[in-house]
Amino acid sequence: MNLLGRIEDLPADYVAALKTQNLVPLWPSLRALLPPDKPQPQTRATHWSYEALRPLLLKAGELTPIDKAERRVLVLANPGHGLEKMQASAAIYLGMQLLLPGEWAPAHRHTPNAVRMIVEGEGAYTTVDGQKCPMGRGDLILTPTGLWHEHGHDGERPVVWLDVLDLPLVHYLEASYHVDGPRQSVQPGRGDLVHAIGGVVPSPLFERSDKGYPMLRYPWAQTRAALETLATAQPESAAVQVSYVNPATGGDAQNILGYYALMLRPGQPLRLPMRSPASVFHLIDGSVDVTVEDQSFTLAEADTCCAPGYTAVQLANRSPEHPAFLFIADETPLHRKLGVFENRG
Ligand code: 1HN
Repeated sequence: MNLLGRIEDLPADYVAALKTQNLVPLWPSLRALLPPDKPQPQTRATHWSYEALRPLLLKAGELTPIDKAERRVLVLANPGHGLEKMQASAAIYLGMQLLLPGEWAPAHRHTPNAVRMIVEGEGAYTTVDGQKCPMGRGDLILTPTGLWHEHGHDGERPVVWLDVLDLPLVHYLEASYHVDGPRQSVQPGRGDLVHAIGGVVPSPLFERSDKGYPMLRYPWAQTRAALETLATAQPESAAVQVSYVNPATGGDAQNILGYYALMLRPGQPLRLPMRSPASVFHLIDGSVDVTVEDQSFTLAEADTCCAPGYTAVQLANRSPEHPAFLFIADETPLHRKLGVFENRG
């Protein structure tokens, strides 16, 4: 590889003259922009322990009332990007949100897409586009771009959930903004439970709904049952995994980020292929070792970690007796749409 000229190799008056015309020489930066063979990501493999963050999140509940926060969130920030950037990877934002009994997080809508993976507590709900979605542990609730959403809590104990947004990407595109709104009136159910039955979708008088997002809540009991059924039906298959999809189209549940649930059989090790998108792993149930190149983390329940793209990730269920269940978010839909998706096996 030939060495390219550096900025210091150029006469200072020439560099100054370029600057006055808003011009920059490419060659000193070319290798950084296009490194050889694979990207050099800022995203670092990072682990966030729920046991460590939970008391800090509950403390935020004492320190900051909900009307002073709107959304009471501790952001899971990747040090490789700089904590102030508040991003887990190039396109993924992660936060742990706390809602206390009786609190209400007011309605708004915004351009970034969000999902919530419920971590603990009961009695809270999110109203999305007029549909009241109860929040239970392991449930996935979508808040797609542009839809009104607000959170309420009729229960007795704190409720915590993991927010996953494509905010870093939408912000980078200078397309991120929000609009505040009045409390939504709750509409009668839109048939999420019907959509959770595979193979059939509602089509009254032979018409299919063209509603963009027919299913806003994916109850954990059903996702887990699907994984357990797969594991029994395909005892030889290496990976027991499902994708969260839009049941009307069969496509990804959202446009930019992909969502999956994975079951590891008791004691099972699993090597994931080396793919271009960055990924996030959140442990719903069990105990799992995650190895990302030369780093290893042990995920306890409700722990979260991330891995940059172009790395092979190894998972291993630590329990010889019980299955483990992971929620995964990644940047696959985005990479595929942009034509930069790669799977190097
Ligand atoms: C947001 O709207 C929520 O609605 C949570 O709960 C986290 C982070 C950045 C921007 C918007 C919510 C968010 C957010």
